Amino acid sequence: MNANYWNDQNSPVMPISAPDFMPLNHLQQLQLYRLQQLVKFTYERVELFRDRCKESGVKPEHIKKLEDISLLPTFTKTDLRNTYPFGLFATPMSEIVRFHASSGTTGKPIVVAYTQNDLRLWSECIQRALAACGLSSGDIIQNAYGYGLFTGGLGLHQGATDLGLTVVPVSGGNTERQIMLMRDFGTTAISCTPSYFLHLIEAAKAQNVDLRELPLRAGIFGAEPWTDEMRRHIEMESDIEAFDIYGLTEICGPGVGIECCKHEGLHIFEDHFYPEILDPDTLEPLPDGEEGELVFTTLTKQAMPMIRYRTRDLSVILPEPCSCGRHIRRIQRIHARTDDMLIIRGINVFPSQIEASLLSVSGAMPHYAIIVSRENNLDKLEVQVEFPREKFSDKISEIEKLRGQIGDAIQRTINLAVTVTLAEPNSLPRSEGKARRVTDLRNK
Ligand code: DLL
Repeated sequence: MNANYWNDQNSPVMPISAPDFMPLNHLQQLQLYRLQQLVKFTYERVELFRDRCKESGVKPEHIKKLEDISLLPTFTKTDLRNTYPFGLFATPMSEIVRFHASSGTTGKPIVVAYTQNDLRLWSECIQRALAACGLSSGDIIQNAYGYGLFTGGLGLHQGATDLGLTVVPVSGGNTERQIMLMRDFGTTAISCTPSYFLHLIEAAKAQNVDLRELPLRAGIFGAEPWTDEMRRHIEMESDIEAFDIYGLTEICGPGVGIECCKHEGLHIFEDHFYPEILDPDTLEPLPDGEEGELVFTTLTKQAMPMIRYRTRDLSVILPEPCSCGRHIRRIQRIHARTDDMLIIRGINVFPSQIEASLLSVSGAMPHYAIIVSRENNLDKLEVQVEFPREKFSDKISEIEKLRGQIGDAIQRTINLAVTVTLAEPNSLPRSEGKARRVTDLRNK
């Protein structure tokens, strides 16, 4: 590592070997020390950060306590796009050893960079995450996140390898082969999006493989929102324990946070990623326990540090300590983003509300699509849901009953009339990565 970069050598406290369990005051001292180093380093090296600080009249020496973080400017995806591709890098290219990128839905991709040290710290977070799920050497993890510019594949891969797990780097897709490998290799853990795992559950059934009889016992699911109702469906169908892993390209990739075996929120590796919750309209910090936009500061990243990066993900910092004994704080599972909220006839609707209510109906399938359109100047919400294969033989009245129950459940939650269309089994698109379930036809 270049000697000019900050490191922990002069920190009043040293990180300990089990950082998740660091005493709180120890953790906060370390966070403050790292924050001060980071701000100084980034101010010197990243023009946009320096300019924004000058606009707000803040200098690195103003950061005297952790709360002073709120003096610093915030950054968004637009800043990454406007400085595409390398404008936010803080180290020379000769020290950058990896790029990743995320295409997003519109416009230019965003590019992120890592030094050797950044990759080491990312791996540390993945190792802590997988260990929190009870995985250790001897486990065989089938990594079905996409390999390539997406952070899921290579990120999980490195951390799992360094923890001593046996990695099957299968990447996404090729579903029949996934099932074969799972069975032949005796895979004990799988990492992929929850929607892809749903697809694997069906594919296994089609191949007459009962996942419940395989050694598979844990799923590391993330990269997209999923509900507790979806978790119950997955766990029942496959007899595994499903863990929620969170992360985003701009901050490092997967491994910003993870559920522990208590499944009561996601622990954030906050000695590396300092979390804040801000009011998305006023940008005022909100106290722990209140819902708002999740904002992260990368306390240790060098190639491309992020300071107060607005994720657009909505969550809550849970103030109570977790009964697992970890001191690092938890956030509530991410059920929505500020930009995936649909406004239908003036009512705010999150896709996760629709998923949760439809899956609360016994017999409903987790394969669905949400279509919003406009007819005669009125917004129309349609939810297409596959009906279970077993229902094929049922009377029309039974199928109609299911349709009515789903419609009622959704309507009760979102307070809006909804048209439920039952689709034939296996007729809606399946995803190999992040699911796209919403089609908004109103602006087309
Ligand atoms: O999805 C990184 C990742 C890979 C996370 C593998 C977990 C597992 P991006 O493509 O940049 O990075 O997308 C980041 O995905 O801001 C959230 O909106 C969403 N997201 C990620 N994990 C979760 C999760 C990766 N567990 C964006 N629950 C984030 C809900 C999630 N949303």
